[in-house]
Amino acid sequence: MTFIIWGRLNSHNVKKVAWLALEAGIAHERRDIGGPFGFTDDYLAMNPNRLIPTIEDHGFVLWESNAILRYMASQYAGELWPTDLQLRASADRWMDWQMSYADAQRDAFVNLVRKAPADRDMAAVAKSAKLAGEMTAILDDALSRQPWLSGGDFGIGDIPMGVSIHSWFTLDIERPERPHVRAWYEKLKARPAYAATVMIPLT
Ligand SMILES: N[C@@H](CCC(=O)N[C@@H](CS)C(=O)NCC(=O)O)C(=O)O
Repeated sequence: MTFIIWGRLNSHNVKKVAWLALEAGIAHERRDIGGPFGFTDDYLAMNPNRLIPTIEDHGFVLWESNAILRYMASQYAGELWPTDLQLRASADRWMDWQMSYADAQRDAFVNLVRKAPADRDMAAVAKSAKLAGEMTAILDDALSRQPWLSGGDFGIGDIPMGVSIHSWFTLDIERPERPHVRAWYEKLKARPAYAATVMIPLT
């Protein structure tokens, strides 16, 4: 196999890459590493950040999930990455915005998913859920005016937030009603590649 995705699948950032590989029909092998699987010296030689994901495409090594998405779409799925620069930048903005969103949602996710009930900081969960819920108002407004974060069609601009929003809807937290975000999530759930790679147990 010449295209390898390195990383355990229950990682938000690995899900992004695995989802795009399926959407684009890229033949690949995914290898578990990180989290409970730990790291090998060979992996750390490719990615010294001690983070996942990393890809190897015929010997070309790349890390940073959003950079990987842009590379994969440019190389294998141009239809998912518009060439019009303003359309592209508008989609790209949501990929960067997701990193701020992930910061907001992190404490809720880490406490509720990765920690035992006795070890959870529920005040941090509430604060994080409130912040993430507030940010989804911005997403809801955008999705009231366009069907996808990438514009008129699905594209890689939808992928990072598509991964995060599954956690938002799945975590046991209070959520404000966001009808346009919910409608977009329903459309994502109907995509077989999303169901196979993103809608897996959070743990
Ligand atoms: N900016 C990096 C962040 C990568 C990252 O934080 N990955 C997490 C998983 S989502 C990780 O590697 N955690 C350590 C581990 O799983 O061992 C990217 O987008 O690829």
